[in-house]
Amino acid sequence: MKAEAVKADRQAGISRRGFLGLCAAMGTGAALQLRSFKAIGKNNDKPGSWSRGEVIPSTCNMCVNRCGIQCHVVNGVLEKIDGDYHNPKTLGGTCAKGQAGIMTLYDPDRIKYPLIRAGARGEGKWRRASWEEAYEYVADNLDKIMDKYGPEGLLWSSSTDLTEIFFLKLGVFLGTPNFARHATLCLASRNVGYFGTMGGVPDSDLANAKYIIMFGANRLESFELPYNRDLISGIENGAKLVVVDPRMTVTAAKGTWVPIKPRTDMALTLALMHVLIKEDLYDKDFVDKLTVGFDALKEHVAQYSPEWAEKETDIPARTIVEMAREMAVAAPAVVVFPGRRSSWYTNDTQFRRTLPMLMALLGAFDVRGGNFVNAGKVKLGEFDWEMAPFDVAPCVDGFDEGPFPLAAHDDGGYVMRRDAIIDETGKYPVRGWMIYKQNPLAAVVDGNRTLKMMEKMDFICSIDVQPSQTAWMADIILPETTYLERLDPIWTTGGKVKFISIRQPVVKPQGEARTILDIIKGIAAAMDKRRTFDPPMSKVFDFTMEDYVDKQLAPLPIDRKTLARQGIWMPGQQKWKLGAYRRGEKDFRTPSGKIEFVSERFRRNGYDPMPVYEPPAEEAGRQRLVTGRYAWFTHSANQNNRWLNAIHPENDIWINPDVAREKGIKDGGYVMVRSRVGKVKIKAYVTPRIRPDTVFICHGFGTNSAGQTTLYGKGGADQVLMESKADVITNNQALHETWVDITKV
Ligand SMILES: Nc1nc2c(c(=O)[nH]1)N[C@H]1C(S)=C(S)[C@@H](COP(=O)(O)OP(=O)(O)OC[C@H]3O[C@@H](n4cnc5c(=O)[nH]c(N)nc54)[C@H](O)[C@@H]3O)O[C@H]1N2
Ligand SMILES: Nc1nc2c(c(=O)[nH]1)N[C@H]1C(S)=C(S)[C@@H](COP(=O)(O)OP(=O)(O)OC[C@H]3O[C@@H](n4cnc5c(=O)[nH]c(N)nc54)[C@H](O)[C@@H]3O)O[C@H]1N2
Ligand code: SF4
Ligand SMILES: [Mo]
Repeated sequence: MKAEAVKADRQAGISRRGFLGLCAAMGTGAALQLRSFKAIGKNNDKPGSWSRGEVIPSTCNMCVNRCGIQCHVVNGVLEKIDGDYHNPKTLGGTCAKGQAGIMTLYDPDRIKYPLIRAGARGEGKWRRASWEEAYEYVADNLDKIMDKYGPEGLLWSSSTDLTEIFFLKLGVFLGTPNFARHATLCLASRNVGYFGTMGGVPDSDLANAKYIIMFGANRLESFELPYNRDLISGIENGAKLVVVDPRMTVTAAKGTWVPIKPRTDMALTLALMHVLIKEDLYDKDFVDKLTVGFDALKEHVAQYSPEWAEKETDIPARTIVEMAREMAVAAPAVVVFPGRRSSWYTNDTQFRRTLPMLMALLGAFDVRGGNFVNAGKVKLGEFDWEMAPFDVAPCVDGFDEGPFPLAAHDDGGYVMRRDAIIDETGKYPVRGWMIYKQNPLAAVVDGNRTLKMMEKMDFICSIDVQPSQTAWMADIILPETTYLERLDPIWTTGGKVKFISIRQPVVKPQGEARTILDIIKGIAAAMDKRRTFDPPMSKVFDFTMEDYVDKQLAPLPIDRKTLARQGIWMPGQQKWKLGAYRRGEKDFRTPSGKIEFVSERFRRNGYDPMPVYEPPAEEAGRQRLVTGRYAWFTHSANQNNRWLNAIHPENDIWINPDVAREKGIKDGGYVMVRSRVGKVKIKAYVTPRIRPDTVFICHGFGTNSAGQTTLYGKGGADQVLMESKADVITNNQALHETWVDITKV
């Protein structure tokens, strides 16, 4: 280990070996990890083993879950992160990433000062700038682009977080209509599929279910609390777990693995509905009262028999019939899991629609052990912005990218927009790119195409905590404080329990890192010098984070100081009640007020009103590439975290043994993977846990950023191989639409 790294490890107060030991003791392997969640939850009437120093409660930000954490601070140094046993969602659990937040804080590769590019883009030559110079630099560039192209010349990209609002407000204030946010990298098609069918995405009562079916959701590695914990409880309570996935994931290993041929899930769901209706196993009462379009559905699915589906999905007809019958026996205590990442295929929204339809036939909604709509969140006070709310024009206005009338316009979109910028087919040029807490060079299909888009930009600014792949290609990097060094807006959440939690500084910022609110204030003041805004921009952002949080807490019987002490607050009255829909007291938020097997809204907008199956294209002799995550990494965000990197230093490609034998590939040997758009050298993991027609790569490796010294040179970037495709209804990127050739190196 380099001296600097050793120093960083020491500063973090715990050795890397010590960390791995701790993780092992806690069962970092995903399945074990889950058991430890429960165990910790039970024993947590007493504090954890780490009894040194001050204990400060906060909210994790190493992934999107926001677990409750307890930070042990000794003489201003963060030594240990434990789970917060008061947090009703996480009950004292954290994962390896949560604990390794220390190493994100003390990473020697962290950006600690504003950096302005001093060489060619991507060359890695930077000069340190003061914040004053940095604000002037950003404002100069924004101003120039606005002069030349208007605010339409700016693209505003960010991923969802508690702090995103401040970044968005600056974009809205400047007047750009171009936003590219998290949803169209991730879950837009699931959301639109569910909203279009039942008016929202339901929760899942996994702990009390008798039958759980998951399509590609790898919940035991891709953490989403409290589903992880509840899934293990459900299995322990006797639920049957069925995981449909071309890959035997850790989750599939805890239940029955159904190794489906990729991109054929809709054939399976349609055939399951076919059997339920044909064998008269569906819930007539539920269908009569709470759905519309059943007769049309019955007629529609008559063509999709199990024998037909066997040919499409590679799942035996017998198995499909058995699945339908077992579900009907378990109904209504069946969870049809909505999943989260649905950036899979070009027809994703239509596939996702079949999930609430299947759920409705089983009557598996608004009952114990089924899907349900949560009891709502704690209502926070509204901040009184001196400007319009975030309400942008349809994301497609500026580009000839075809309309996405059913998509949430605030989310913007990536794939088509990128094409419009590169090919200059938009109605106006886009030449400036502001990026907050997002790594689009890694996160978007076809990384080389994103590089092409960067070439079109006169100005790129990345606000990050580390030299991500995107930051490395920027003209200026503005360092934000990490979640362990700052106060964020309050988080309010629902589910079975509603509560609020605080994210607060547990140590002083490293270097000169600043909060996003301070950064936005600095840019706003520099813009005021150049342009006249009404009201002046600095006035709009003239408040502190403390002011913001106090406004949020104003209607509640708790103040900031008390919340900072206890970490969370929940109202005494919790009402997770079921049955309102069944009793007719509540309607679904669809045009008909019911679950819609047939959607007039889809028809009106030119889409099939019922999901119609189209068989996937085949490419003989090649494999379909699919992607996803491992338990110890978040997207591309922490492969460079040296504690997490030590668990899994480089990624690999999962290859079936039959394919490996045919190609002479050995487990642990290197292969070259080629697609129509890129090639990548990567280590082979030869395993029967994947179908022969499919290969899998864990996302987030193969960085181009030499500033990520732990990660640089390790593994292969899956996004470089992926063709530029998107779901036709939402513009959600389609990450699994690429076929690859694999050869031994
Ligand atoms: N090939 C492939 N592509 C994918 C996926 C996949 O599985 N495979 N998954 C998709 C999915 S589901 C999603 S949600 C997206 C996620 O894509 P992104 O939202 O881009 O997420 P990350 O890759 O985690 O990048 C987040 C960036 O934020 C930085 N960051 C972390 N904390 C902070 C902070 O406090 N402040 C600031 N300013 N920056 C911070 C990190 O250093 C990192 O550079 O990727 C999508 N793209
Ligand atoms: N550890 C960790 N946890 C996380 C995150 C993280 O980055 N790291 N990110 C969070 C976020 S933003 C998200 S969106 C979720 C993602 O959570 P998941 O969607 O559960 O995670 P992925 O790993 O993307 O899993 C996708 C699975 O789909 C399978 N698959 C691929 N093609 C098909 C197909 O055609 N049919 C079927 N049935 N399956 C298919 C893949 O083999 C893979 O196992 O995780 C959240 N939790
Ligand atoms: S799942 Fe892990 S990384 Fe995500 S919030 Fe929880 S502890 Fe943090
Ligand atoms: Mo995601």
